[in-house]
Amino acid sequence: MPTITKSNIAYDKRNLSDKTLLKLYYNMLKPRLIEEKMLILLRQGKVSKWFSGIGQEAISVGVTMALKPSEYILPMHRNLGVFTTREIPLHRLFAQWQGKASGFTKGRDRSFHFGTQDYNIVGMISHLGPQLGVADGIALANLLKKNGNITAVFTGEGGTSEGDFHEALNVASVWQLPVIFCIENNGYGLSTPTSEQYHCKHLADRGKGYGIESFILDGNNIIETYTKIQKLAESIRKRPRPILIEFKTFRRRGHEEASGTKYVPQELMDEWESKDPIENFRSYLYSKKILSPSTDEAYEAEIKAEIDKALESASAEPHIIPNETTELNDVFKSFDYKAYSPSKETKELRLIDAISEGLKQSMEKHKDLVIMGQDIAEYGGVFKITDGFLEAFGKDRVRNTPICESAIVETAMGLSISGIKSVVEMQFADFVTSGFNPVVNYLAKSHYRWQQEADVVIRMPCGGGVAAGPFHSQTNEAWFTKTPGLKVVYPAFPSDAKGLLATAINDPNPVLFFEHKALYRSIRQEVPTDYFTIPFGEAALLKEGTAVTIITYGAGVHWALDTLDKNPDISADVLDLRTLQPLDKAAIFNSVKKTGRAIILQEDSLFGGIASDISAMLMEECFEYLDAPVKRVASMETPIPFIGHLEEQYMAKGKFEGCLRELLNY
Ligand SMILES: Cc1ncc(C[n+]2csc(CCOP(=O)(O)OP(=O)(O)O)c2C)c(N)n1
Ligand SMILES: [Mg+2]
Repeated sequence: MPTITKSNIAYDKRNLSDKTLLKLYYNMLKPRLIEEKMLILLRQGKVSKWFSGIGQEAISVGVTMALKPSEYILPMHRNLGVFTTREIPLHRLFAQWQGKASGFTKGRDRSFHFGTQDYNIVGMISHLGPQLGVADGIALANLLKKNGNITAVFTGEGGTSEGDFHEALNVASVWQLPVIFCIENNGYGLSTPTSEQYHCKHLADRGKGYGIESFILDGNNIIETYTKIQKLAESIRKRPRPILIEFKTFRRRGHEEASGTKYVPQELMDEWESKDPIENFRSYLYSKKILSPSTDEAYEAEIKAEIDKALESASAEPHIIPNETTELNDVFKSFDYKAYSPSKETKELRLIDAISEGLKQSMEKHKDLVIMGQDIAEYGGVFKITDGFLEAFGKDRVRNTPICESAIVETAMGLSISGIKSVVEMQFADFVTSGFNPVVNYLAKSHYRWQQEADVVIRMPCGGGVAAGPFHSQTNEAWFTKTPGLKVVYPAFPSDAKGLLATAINDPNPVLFFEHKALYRSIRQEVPTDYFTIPFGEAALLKEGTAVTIITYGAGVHWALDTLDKNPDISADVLDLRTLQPLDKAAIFNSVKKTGRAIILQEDSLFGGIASDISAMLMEECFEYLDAPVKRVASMETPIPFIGHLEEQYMAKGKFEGCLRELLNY
């Protein structure tokens, strides 16, 4: 550490007690000493990667000390001080960095990529920006629970260029969420200087554009940071609203230790070394006789002893022994499926009405279930599924959202972290691309990474046959069936849709719930009137035959049934998969073993779809039973076109009958 004899930072201790000042100092000293130790371990090859927060400790410590322990903090990769100030036992931190079992991710994720409900900390995913939207969700939960808590979230200045930043600030402002957005402007994002990152004077100025109060703070001044955040925290606990803070600071080491700092001018390094937050505060405390050299030495000795002991215990811990079952079991949170039987009383409903009724009954059953989506409140959603919900459940639970798919999926994640279930309506399944990152990286991976469930259902109005062109017609389930950690449901009938939606909402894991638009108003069925559930992973055998097994889902089910109606001579098993993840492999194999022929029909284009995987499974599991090669029928390898006759040509529907005949004649 540099030795600074006269403080270069102007401190104003106001009415802070000596005890508080010493605590601020101690809490900054701890992450610094840990880091100094890490740098040694790194040189010895005992740590693989290290993101240094040296010189930025005042921000982590000041913010954390200003919040109550019950208030969530969402730190980034340079915020060791958040973790240590929340007093996470050091041996657990070291174990985390060494990938040991007493860390927080069972060796599944590195460095600061973890959260812990025990300390109300939600760590980052590598993608940086999503943290900000997750903070929105936690803040929304606080608002809905009226618990008076606020939340704080960090980002670097580089992260502010991501769409997530803009979406999260906008949503927080529109909903007046009690969250403090903390930008640590440390001059660089990896090697990119601020001049190549943004083109405005201060990032704090962006607050104005979102209708958010913002402040610029000296991020190296611990007293300024702590007192200002404390004051703002008090204020927004009483009058909830978002606040944007730009901390001016500097990254004194490389992006990560191996990458060096050749691109950073020496003058800048020198200037910021002279503004070291700990050295300056120390010399201030010395000058005011608040801290004596002997107490200072005692602090250092105490922390170093704590580090050494923790390091010893983490290093002595054996490495995790890989076990496939353990890994697979942790992808999803275990779900104790509870069967609610369908009532005898039924009513004829269209698919759309059944989904609406099912959603409504789940809103009644789960009193804090929140639904979010564009135009879903007063307008009732573009398909009118949530018509009347606002009147029944109120604006808190039926939430119109800005056009911010990423931030809303992230908000749903934040709600789940706070124990609140949510359903997000994508206006069209196609638009999930704008929220793709949080779906496949945040929702899908959280339970595996740190045992945090993502209790979120995303409703996906999908599918073609409606002359709506490439961006309102896709059936994009394969983007998700490929991602471990997501459940994928795709009903073809009103009754299934109602029962499966109830299960999707009860299931604490993330579920993509596909609703085919062309079936919404064309398919009717008698549907049990009361609340009921249908288990995941059970295909429906709709027709029984001997010559062939037709495996399909969604609109494909109706195409297959229509084809068989027209061809009564064909004796086929028809399997409606109903859920694609989990997949009812047993039903598929049993049927194909019986018939000896399999045809798989999907609406999506062929390559990489679910049909290909089922085909591969059949080759592996049922080869000896097959009398013909497995046949896949899918739509053309083009985007889905708009005009009717082009769309018809594109669709698998038109090809199915011919392919089925061909297979039977093989
Ligand atoms: C979406 C995404 N793009 C790129 C990266 C690679 N990356 C990791 S950290 C980083 C720089 C971040 O800069 P900043 O937000 O200023 O934080 P700092 O490291 O300076 O604290 C980059 C480019 C990433 N992790 N995620
Ligand atoms: Mg930066």
